[in-house]
Amino acid sequence: MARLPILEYPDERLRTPAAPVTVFDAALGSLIDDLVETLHATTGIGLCAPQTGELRRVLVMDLSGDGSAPQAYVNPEILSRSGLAIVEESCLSLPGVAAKVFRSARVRVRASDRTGRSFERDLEGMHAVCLQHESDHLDGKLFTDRLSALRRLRFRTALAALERKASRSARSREAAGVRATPDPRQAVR
Ligand code: GNR
Ligand code: NI
Repeated sequence: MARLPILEYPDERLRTPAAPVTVFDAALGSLIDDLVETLHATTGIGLCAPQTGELRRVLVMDLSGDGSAPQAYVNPEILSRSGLAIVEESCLSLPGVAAKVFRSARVRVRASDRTGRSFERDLEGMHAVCLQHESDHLDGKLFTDRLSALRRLRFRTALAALERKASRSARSREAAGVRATPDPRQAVR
């Protein structure tokens, strides 16, 4: 088990659609365990593989509040949706930003578990909202993309601060002689 680093905006890997999982092996199981461990080390309720630089369609959620109910979804597909939920969202990859987002109140999702066994589940409330937030990540989308341009303006300062933070650390990596990150698509297996 290992705790993985969480990428922050504007890292390009957060904008890259993740590849479907085709091999259900021990490495996938380890990735799921690491995602759960990493999630439990935060205050978050969900986490997906691309947020840790693994561009694969894997997400985990735990809404128990005490770490007792982790769930994993591999290759999740939203089969149907209904209702409207407007909930304040935040994102581990966008520290300092929180906003209400329009989502579906209920979703039916099909996914595979870590062994490759397919299942379908009906989610509602925060489970439904979280699943939609994480599915967006798998497509390279962030919750700020779902705000109107006017409401996005409110976060300009926080986003600009994260952009400055990223270019500062890129410059110090360069000064230390570390090569720039390779093309993120090379990470897809
Ligand atoms: O911790 C998180 N809280 C949250 C709140 C409302 C809707 C979605 C979320 S997910 C987020 C963790 C995260 O960034 N997952 O990608
Ligand atoms: Ni997020």
